[in-house]
Amino acid sequence: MSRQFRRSALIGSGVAAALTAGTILVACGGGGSSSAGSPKSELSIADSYIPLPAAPGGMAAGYLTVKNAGAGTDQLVKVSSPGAKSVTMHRSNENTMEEVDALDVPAHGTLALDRGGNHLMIMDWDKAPAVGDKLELDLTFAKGNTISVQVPVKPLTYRPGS
Ligand SMILES: [Cu+2]
Repeated sequence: MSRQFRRSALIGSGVAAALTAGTILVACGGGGSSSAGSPKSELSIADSYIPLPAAPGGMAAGYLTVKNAGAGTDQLVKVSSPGAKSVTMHRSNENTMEEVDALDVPAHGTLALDRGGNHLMIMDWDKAPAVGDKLELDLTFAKGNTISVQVPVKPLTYRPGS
């Protein structure tokens, strides 16, 4: 509940900032037609996998790479799954991690969720995962794109490319 509230509070402040920016434009007497909106992102997902949880049916990490071929930045703002009740985004620093509401996707760049870094945490699976299973993850981005990926469950020690 409080997370929801915080998110809408953030959206509210974003709107306020946009209004302020618009006011400044008018004050400057630009006069020209408001040109195209902010540049678009062009997103794709690669290298997604879930290492088999150490405890059967327990908490799992999720890894993937978001590639952005567009000139606009974006943000991963929500991840959910029809097969697990809880999917959260975590940022890692040294030996600690914290849950975050959004992860940045740079323009012409990548957002990497990988071992030792940012990651997803997946809990409350409907059915205990096994190697070879796939879990659908639905990724929602700030600019309105939603991308669904079928993420394979891999052995605990798997690494992409191996
Ligand atoms: Cu975590």
